[in-house]
Amino acid sequence: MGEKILIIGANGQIGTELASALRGIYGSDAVIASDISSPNNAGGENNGPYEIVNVLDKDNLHHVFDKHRPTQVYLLAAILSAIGEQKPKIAWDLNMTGLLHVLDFSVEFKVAKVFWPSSIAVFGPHSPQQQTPQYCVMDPNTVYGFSKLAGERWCEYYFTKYGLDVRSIRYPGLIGWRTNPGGGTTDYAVHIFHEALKTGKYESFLSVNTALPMMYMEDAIRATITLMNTPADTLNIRSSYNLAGISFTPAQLADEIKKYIPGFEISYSNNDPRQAIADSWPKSIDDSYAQKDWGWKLEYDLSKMVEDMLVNMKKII
Ligand code: AKB
Repeated sequence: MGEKILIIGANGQIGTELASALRGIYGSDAVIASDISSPNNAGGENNGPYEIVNVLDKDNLHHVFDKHRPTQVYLLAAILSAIGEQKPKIAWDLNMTGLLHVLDFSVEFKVAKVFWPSSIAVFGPHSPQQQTPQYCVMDPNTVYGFSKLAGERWCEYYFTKYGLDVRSIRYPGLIGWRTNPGGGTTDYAVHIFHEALKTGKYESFLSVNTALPMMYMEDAIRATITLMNTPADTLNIRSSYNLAGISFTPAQLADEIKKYIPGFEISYSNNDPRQAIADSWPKSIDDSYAQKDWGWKLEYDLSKMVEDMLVNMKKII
């Protein structure tokens, strides 16, 4: 039987890119893109089946599972760290109840594989900040962070109790040129490219030396699809895999951009609430389990990513 892949949250930063990549691999009709509103078509959502889905609306979601009988589900609908602090209860509800609905229907409809993204936000101020290991103290202090940590525990629970094949990655901040990020702490690393090309200057909401783990979207999509195609019995982690990416500060990113836009100027605001979130997160990540279990290897370092971002963004700006 061929694959039927349901993507929930297909209009977002990751969903848009995944929809397009999965349609390239499995064909347009095999991928059902869905989101709470009409397609944005950045991921070619108009080129294949599309459903309006609200993960909090059980009847609506059940109907979509029943209609399409997916073999794989990617749940990407979530509220990220910065917006989550503005709307804590709504973020908790969407991130948690939405996940539980999808896990329950995946068991009911015997979905073969489920992907759910976690984040470096599961770590907190008492986690080791350098080369943060897979297993360590985790005391996230954002609603987004502890919703992701609780979600990881639920994923492992459904795997153990119900045999549901759930797979997950703790994404670093993601940087891509096709879409904008939606309300996270790492968003500066995308905004900076837009402003560098449009105005030649950018005010970073994170301070000069705030290092965070980041990853180019090409690598993130490849990681996701690789993980989903790995034989189940070689995966030793059913909570979520650490993924390292590239660690850099706003100053280091600006210096790299200056190589292509010499007049580019960066300044720093010093009273943004996202700074406290960034300060509680790892600066770099140890992803040796991903390397060992599914052969993970990063392709884009800082200079390769900046070059590719600028080449592609110049075509669309
Ligand atoms: C955010 O900044 O909230 C996200 C994340 C790191 O999960 N990009």
